Amino acid sequence: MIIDKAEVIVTSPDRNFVTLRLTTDDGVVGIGDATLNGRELAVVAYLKEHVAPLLLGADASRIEDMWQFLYRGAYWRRGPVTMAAIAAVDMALWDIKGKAAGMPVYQLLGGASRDGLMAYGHASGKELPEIFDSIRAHQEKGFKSIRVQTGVPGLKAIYGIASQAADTGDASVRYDHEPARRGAKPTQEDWDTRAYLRHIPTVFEAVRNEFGPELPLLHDGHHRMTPLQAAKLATSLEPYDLFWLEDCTPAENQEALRLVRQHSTTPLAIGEIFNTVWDYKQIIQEQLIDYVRSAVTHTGGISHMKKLMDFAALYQIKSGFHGPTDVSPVGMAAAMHLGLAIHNFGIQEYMQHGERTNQVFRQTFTWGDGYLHPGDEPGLGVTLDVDEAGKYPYEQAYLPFNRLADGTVHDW
Ligand code: KDG
Ligand code: MG
Repeated sequence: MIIDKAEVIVTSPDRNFVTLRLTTDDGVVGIGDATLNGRELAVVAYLKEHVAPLLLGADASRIEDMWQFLYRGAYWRRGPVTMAAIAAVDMALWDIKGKAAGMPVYQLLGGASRDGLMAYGHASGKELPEIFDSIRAHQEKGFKSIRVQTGVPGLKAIYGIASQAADTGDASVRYDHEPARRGAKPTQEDWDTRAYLRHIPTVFEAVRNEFGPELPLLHDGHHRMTPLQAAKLATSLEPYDLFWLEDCTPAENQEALRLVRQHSTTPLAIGEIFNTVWDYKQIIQEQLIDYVRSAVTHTGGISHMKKLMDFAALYQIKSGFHGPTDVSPVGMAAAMHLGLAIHNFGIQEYMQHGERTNQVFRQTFTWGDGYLHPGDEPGLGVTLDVDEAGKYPYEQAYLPFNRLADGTVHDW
């Protein structure tokens, strides 16, 4: 099982995706996701210029050794570009190993620890009636856990509110950036933390009154608060019994979470911009979070994420793997196989890719009654249709950013 072809394929059906495709001398093909939203071509260059030449002639069966070689051998460690590139190699090698063994990857990771993966969807709206409709639409699609994002009076546009996008089709399932907003420059949105903090508890109170105490509800703060504001938010949401509050402060400032913890028992989820187990060391050891939010795609792949989750398990911390549509179906499949196998699975984010994306990436996972399952095809269970991918060349697209009323750039 010698790697004799390494191709980097960029396609943009609904948004940009970067896929590494490895072929062995005995004809086994493995694919891995290397998509880094808004910075895709940096990973393409890293893979093409610095990784692919090293893979040719290597033994495809030595997954751990390859991981260590790419991580330690480069001298420069960590960071989203490096870790997405390593993740793609790691996923592709697990895919190859599964196909060679005739087993789905979750079987190679120890087998299933559960029958399916509880998944949450994204409901949103500018005002309550829209939010209620969006929650109901998600329930009709089978979601049993729901993230709720809301407009804020006085603010024109906030990331994560589907109905604000001019180009959305079905507002119930489409995100404000699915399909991605293309353009040479990111769009600017506005923000006011005090207005948000005043408004958000009223929304969760209304949602609880309408949908009752059982429905697991989640909310994403998108890194927008200071530690004190985050503590206030977590406290004010406590009566509504959230499944989690995500990214309540910018994640770089880890000790900030101590203040939030001292004030509130609202469960916290952090980590979609973290890339390694070392980024999590303090917040896991001090038990400052309850859920690990990283994507397998941005955290060095299945091998490294497994280590991170085993470390988290010592502290009763569970997974809440990042699953937005900018993680490709290959990255989603990797998350599903790992989530099925580990004991400390918590919940899986599931945003649902568009039809064009599903034509490019043929998938075998199943979804029903609130649960995902990666399927039982050998490997990851995803096939990249290269002809279909070729129909959609790369298009520049960015996440939006926001400014305060006085023009200051703000975290989001
Ligand atoms: O690329 C960034 C997006 O995936 C991210 O903003 C989505 O916050 C997000 C989430 O929770 O899915
Ligand atoms: Mg998030």
